[in-house]
Amino acid sequence: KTVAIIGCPFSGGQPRAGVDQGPIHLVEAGIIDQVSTLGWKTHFEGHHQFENIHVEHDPPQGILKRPKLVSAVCKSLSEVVGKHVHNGALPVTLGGDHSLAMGTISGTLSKHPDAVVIWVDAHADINTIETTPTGNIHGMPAAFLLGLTSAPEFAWVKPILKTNSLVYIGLRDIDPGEKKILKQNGITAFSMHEVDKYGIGEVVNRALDAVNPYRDRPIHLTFDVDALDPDVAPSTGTPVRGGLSFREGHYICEAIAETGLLAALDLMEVNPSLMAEFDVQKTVSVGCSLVRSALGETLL
Ligand code: DIR
Ligand code: MN
Ligand code: MN
Ligand code: MN
Repeated sequence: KTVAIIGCPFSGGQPRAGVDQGPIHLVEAGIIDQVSTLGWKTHFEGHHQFENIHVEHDPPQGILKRPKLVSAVCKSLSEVVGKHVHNGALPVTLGGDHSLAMGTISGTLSKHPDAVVIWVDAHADINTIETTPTGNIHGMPAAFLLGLTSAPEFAWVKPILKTNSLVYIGLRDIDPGEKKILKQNGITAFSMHEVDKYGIGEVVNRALDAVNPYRDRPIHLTFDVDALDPDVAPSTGTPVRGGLSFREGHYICEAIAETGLLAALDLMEVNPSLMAEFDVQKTVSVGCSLVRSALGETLL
């Protein structure tokens, strides 16, 4: 089976420079060889430069920042991911900021409309145009995918994700508007409180039971590296204390690998321009090992 590695050097969904260098560092650290060593055929065409995307004038639309650029990049990414999934490959998208999930998840669902999304993050990324406190689109992709918000620029994002097909793990920094959205839509979420209370093994079981009780639906795992504790993954744009331990993060990936249902994987928000070299290396290396775990690396 083939893994298609899609490097997405993109930072337009949030204000901090450097997250566009995340995929470049992950590839330089050897992620492609590491995936090959696990027995996958790997396909890598170089980092997407989105050469065909020229956005001349991209002023805020209301509160939304860089709407044209984010939309164009995500649309292009959705086509790339969709193509790989249709060809039977497993796309692994290396971000880049998490607005890219609009593209990756749209691409996966274009082939597997029944796929479920496991969203591992400190944040819910489910702000609407009405609730976003920042206008940064990386805090909004889930709302677009669920059809809870829309904008002319994002008309191509079909509201294809159902609220009962999305589950969160690792949450701990949710805006007031997002809390309401999660409650009103009955979206299953396991915050760090539940991880502490039940342990990560039980949380992953419950997350799968919630969206995939018969373990028969394909899984799109979208992993924001800021779900990990800042001690484990310091080089990221919006670190939040009290996150997943190194093992908890890997356990999630291992348990999803064990289901045999992984259809697509995102690793997002690695920002090598934040923190000192030692911290950058730590973050890049944990990013590589999360990907390996999700692709079947085992401890024994
Ligand atoms: C915040 C931060 N909820 C926002 N979101 C982040 O801007 O909507 N998402 N950092 O990853
Ligand atoms: Mn390709
Ligand atoms: Mn995120
Ligand atoms: Mn986050």
